[in-house]
Amino acid sequence: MTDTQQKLDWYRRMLEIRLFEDKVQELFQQGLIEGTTHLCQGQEAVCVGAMAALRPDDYLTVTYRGHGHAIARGLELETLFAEMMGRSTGCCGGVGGSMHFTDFSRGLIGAFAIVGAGLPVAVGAALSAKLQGEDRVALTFFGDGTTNIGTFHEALNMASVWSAPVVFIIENNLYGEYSPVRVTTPLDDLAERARAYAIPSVVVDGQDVAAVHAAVQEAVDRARGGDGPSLLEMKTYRYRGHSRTDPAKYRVPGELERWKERDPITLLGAALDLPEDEQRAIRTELQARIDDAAARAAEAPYPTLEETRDYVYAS
Ligand SMILES: Cc1ncc(C[n+]2csc(CCOP(=O)(O)OP(=O)(O)O)c2C)c(N)n1
Ligand SMILES: [Mg+2]
Repeated sequence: MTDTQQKLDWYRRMLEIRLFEDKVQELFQQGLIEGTTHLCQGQEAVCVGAMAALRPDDYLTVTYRGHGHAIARGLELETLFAEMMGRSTGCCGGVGGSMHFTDFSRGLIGAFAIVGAGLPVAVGAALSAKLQGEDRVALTFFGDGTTNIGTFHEALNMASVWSAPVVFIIENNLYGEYSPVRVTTPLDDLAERARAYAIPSVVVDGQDVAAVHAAVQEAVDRARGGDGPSLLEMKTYRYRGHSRTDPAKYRVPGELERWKERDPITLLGAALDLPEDEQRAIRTELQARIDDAAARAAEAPYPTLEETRDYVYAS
C-alpha cells in the first residue's frame, strides 16, 4: 500500500467511527439501545493509528469507550449495532452491550467496564505468547484516570520485570468522568510514570493519526523483538460527555472549540488535500453503509431466555 492509500484508508476509518457514533447517539435517543454508551468522538486517530501497527494474531484489550477500537480492528458494523441493541446476532450474542465489544477471533480479548481491568489481562496475554515462544504482542488502551488505579502500577511493574511484549496506551482525553486530570493527577505528562518501572515512554500527538501510528509501530516492533514493554501517552480530547447522559458542563469555556480546530479527521483531510466533493462522496457512501447496518441489526431477534442462561450457568 502506498503512503497516500494508507492515509486515505485511515481517513475513511476515522470518519466511519465518527458517523457510527453519531448513529449510536441517534438510536439511543430513539430508545433502541439498552444500557449506556461512551463515545470516543475526537479520539479516533488513536485507535485507527494504533491498530494499523498490529498483526491479525496480536492481542488487544480496550475499555467501555471501545467502539472505535472494534471498528478499527475490523469488526462488522452490523454485529456492533446488534450487540448494542441486545440482539442475538451481536458480537457477544447481545448480552454484552456497548461496553463489551469483544471478538477473540480478532484478538480483541476484552472490553472492560471496570477501570484498569484490561491492563493485567493484556500483560497475561503477552506473557503467554512469550512463554509459548510466539512473537505476538498485546496492546492495552485505557484513560488518563486509569493511571491512578492500582492495577496500572501492578501491570507496569510485572510487565517490566517479566519483559512482557505489551504496549500500554494512555488515551489522555483530559478527564476521568467529570474530573479534569489536573485536579486528580500531579503530572502534566502521564508518560513520566513509566520511569518508575524502567519502561520506555513517549508523549504523542493523539490528533495526528500518522504520529500515533509511527509511535505505536516502534513500540510494537520493540515488544516483538524481545525488548519488552513501552508506555505511550496520547494527548487527545473527547468531544461528548463521559457517557450518554453527561452534558459536560464542567468543561473550561472554549476548550472544546480549541480542540475541534485540531480535529483528527479534518487534519488528515487537509494533509491529503482531498477535494470537497471527494470528501462528500466518501461521507455519503459510509453513511449509507451505517444506516443499512443499523436497520439490519434492528431486524435481528433477541436472545432466547435459554441463550441468556448459557452465559450465566455452566452446562
Ligand atoms: C474500578 C472502577 N472505579 C470507578 C469506576 C467508575 N468510572 C467509570 S469510567 C471512570 C473514569 C475513567 O477515566 P479515564 O481512565 O480517564 O477514561 P475515559 O473515560 O476518560 O476514557 C470512572 C471513575 C469504574 N468503572 N471502575
Ligand atoms: Mg480520561
